[in-house]
Amino acid sequence: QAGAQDAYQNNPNSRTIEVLQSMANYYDRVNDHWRTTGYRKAITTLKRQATRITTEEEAFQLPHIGRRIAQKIEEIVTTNKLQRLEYAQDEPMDGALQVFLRIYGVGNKQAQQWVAQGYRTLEDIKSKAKLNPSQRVGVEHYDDLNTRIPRREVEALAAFVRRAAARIDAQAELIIGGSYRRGSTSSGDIDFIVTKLDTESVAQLRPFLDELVRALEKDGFLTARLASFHAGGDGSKWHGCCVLPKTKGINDRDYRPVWRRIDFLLVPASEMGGALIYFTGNDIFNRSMRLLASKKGMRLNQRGLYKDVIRGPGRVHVTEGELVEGRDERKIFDILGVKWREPHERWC
Ligand code: DCP
Ligand code: MG
Ligand code: MN
Repeated sequence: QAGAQDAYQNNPNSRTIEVLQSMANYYDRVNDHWRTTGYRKAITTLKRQATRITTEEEAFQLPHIGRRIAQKIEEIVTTNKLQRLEYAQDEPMDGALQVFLRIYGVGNKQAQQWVAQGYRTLEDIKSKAKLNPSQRVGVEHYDDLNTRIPRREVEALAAFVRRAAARIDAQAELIIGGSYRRGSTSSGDIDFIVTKLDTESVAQLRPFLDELVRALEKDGFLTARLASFHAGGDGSKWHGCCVLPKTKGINDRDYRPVWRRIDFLLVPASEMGGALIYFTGNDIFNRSMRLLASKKGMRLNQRGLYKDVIRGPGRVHVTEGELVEGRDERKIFDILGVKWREPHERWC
């Protein structure tokens, strides 16, 4: 089947490319974007070579090939394999990394460190690793927190929260964002946007959220507060866990409390449009909207669309600029010149 053959199979460096591709795949699996990109660029360079690259020095002269990858190229050519790859493909080690990466509050660096320390199972982590309080919750409730929430349960959880909210402030409004708003049949967590008519700052909403959290904790609904590296410094985000009480028709058969992830985002009415876009996602859709804004000399963030942003080197913004639109989701699309997309059409 000639058509299925990749062009590089006729390349004098095909074996090298094949091994480097396995490395790229490995780094992609462990979410190491930086190394993945490094390997991909090196592969692209090798595919363009008309001759076989056999030494480190030769490889190092080529564009996008650094010293480390150059050394590996020589190793592949001389031994026909790569020690690092065999190490990466060590099953228990690779499997452990995947398990650790799914613990709430654990990033790549931490997971890799644990693997390097010789930990292989959740039991190892539970009994031997040094955990912060969030990671402790992540380990103790690993299975629950890695199970998706059926849409019906998201709605039942929301009903519970809304009842408590109405008792505190009948004017408060709670909108479910995230994958639920995109129409997903199940969600990784429940994402609430909390707002109120005529509010203009997060500070105006903070007392309400504090009271809501206290009430829901008293009910036994909220079961943990979590710190998160994503948490905004302005106090607009709250992360935690909750449990749906026994509810007829939803979880009343063989009831067992299941821990779920819950997020609140405080949004003043004046910033609702920006927040709806941000908290509806998905993350890839958001990234493309932000990039588009930046190409048009504007800036889109969770609070709205800004213009006359002054940028320094590397597109870093120096000034926030002037708010163009914050309140209205549709207007933000309009001003950016993007055709309106319903939430269920925002899967990237
Ligand atoms: N978000 C983002 N960039 C991130 C993380 C989140 O733009 N790095 C935005 C888009 C997401 C929203 O926040 O849709 C909610 O984040 P979640 O992590 O809860 O993601 P989803 O709700 O989309 O999916 P899931 O069903 O896994 O919760
Ligand atoms: Mg979500
Ligand atoms: Mn979330």
